[in-house]
Amino acid sequence: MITLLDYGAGNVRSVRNAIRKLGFEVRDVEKPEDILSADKLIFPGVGNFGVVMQRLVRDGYAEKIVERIRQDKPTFGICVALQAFFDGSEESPGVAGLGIIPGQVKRFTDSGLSVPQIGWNGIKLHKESSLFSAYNGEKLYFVHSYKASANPDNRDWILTTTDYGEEFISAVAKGRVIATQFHPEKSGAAGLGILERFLQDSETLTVCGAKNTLIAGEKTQIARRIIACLDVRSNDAGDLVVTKGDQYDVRQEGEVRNLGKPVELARRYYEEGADEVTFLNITGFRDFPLQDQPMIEVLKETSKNVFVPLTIGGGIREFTDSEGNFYSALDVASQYFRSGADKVSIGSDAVYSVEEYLKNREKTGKTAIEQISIVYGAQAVVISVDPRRVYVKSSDETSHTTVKTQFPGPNGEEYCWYQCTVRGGREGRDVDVVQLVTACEELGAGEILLNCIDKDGTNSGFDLELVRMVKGAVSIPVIASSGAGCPAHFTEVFLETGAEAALAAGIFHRGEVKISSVKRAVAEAGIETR
Ligand code: 1PR
Repeated sequence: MITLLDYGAGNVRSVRNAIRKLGFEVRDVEKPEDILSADKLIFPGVGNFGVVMQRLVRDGYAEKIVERIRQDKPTFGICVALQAFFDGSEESPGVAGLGIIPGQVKRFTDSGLSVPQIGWNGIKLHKESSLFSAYNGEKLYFVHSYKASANPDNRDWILTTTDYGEEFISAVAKGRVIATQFHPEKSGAAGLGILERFLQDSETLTVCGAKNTLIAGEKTQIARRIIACLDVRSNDAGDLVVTKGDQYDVRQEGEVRNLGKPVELARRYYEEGADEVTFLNITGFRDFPLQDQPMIEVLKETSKNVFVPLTIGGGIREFTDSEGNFYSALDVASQYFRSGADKVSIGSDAVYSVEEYLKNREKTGKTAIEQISIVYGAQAVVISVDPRRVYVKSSDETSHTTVKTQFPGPNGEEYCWYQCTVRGGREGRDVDVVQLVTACEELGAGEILLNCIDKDGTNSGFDLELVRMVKGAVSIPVIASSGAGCPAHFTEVFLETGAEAALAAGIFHRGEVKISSVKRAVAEAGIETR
């Protein structure tokens, strides 16, 4: 029986599912005393340091966790839980941490790498550990903007470190207490393996030796991610299907294309090595997602068997239902996080928010982006951009940021700008892609999912001019999307734009290209991959 500390932050369902998948039963902490009496405790943490600490203190959990750790009872902390072990964090000045490990958690400094760090990176073992020895150098899933660093007073705690511009602490351990910055429950087979060893036998967990020798010294590197995307909607018979458009038109001979069932396809892509899976509820802009229970069920079912990050998009916005009940965008997102999502992606609502924001560049704290990122962290908020090319003869013809294109328009126009659209590409707005992504970053978004209506479903390669432009405009990670037709297109987008991830749909759904072939091609080109 494993005890789980669920204090309402982030995606705890995945941790629960991972424990169950490994054959153990889960019991929740219901009162502070349960923390001390638990045989084995898992302490997950997602989101903002201050929010996490505030909840732990409010519910009377903080002091019990400290006591439990002093008593050396088997405990496994994840992500922000590791950070909470420290004295405090730059993320929430003035908020005290648990004070178990000396040091302050700080934001990644500018090293030219995008922040948050989102993706699969390696670990370097500093001590013998039965839990980790099989996984030294293995890639595990990280998602964070803040990190703990070694100092003379905390070296005895350091189990592994990882490099992302600078070296940071990726796991701590002492006695039978362990915490990881990465998410084992989102790190595929390797992560489940680490968790399984802890669950099975915490007696042998004890880390050997206080010596701090580096066992493997090479710098670790983050991998470029390959993401499988499932556009989901109900077809005319009312069945929820994975569909795929050509330049966003998902109908063929009047019928919605049906390329499979969402849960089955997501599982297949996980087993084939996808680094992430994204669901886009493409009619979410007109439905109310909390009434759209099938999507929530899809997430719940998928997260039982898929142990890599899941993103859900479509319809993340505030809503008043027919009975007059008001739901904030945060309520909608929270429901998705509780159902197994790690990130939510915001499309139309981000465009409307940016239109308002650009009027006087004042943050109101009321946009979906701000509300969700304050509670769940920037890394949980992805902006799905649906731009379309607008060709002009010269850059003076428009106030929008243009690009001189190698692919001129229908009348030989040599310039274009990228117009943002809403409602699944149905309506263009007077906002360009650079305005959108920079404003969203300022409002607190953590990642850009960059589609391209002109390229969608064409198999002709990513729009490199677009991806380069957006990469140059923001310092958060960018996922290139739309147009992948073969493995070489992924290599090209990584080498020529620096995008952190590349996403494809049609080629995977139609079985034309396997995820493993993409990974092989990318690795052969000398690009770090998982
Ligand atoms: O506006 O917040 O409700 O979100 C709606 C979401 O649904 C947005 O993320 C939007 O991108 C998406 N969406 C809406 N309509 C469509 C459509 O296709 N008719 N799909 C749609 C967007 C683009 C990608 C696609 C890539 C790769 N689809 O998801 O997977 O282009 O495709 P490819 O590899 O086959 O070229 P809101």
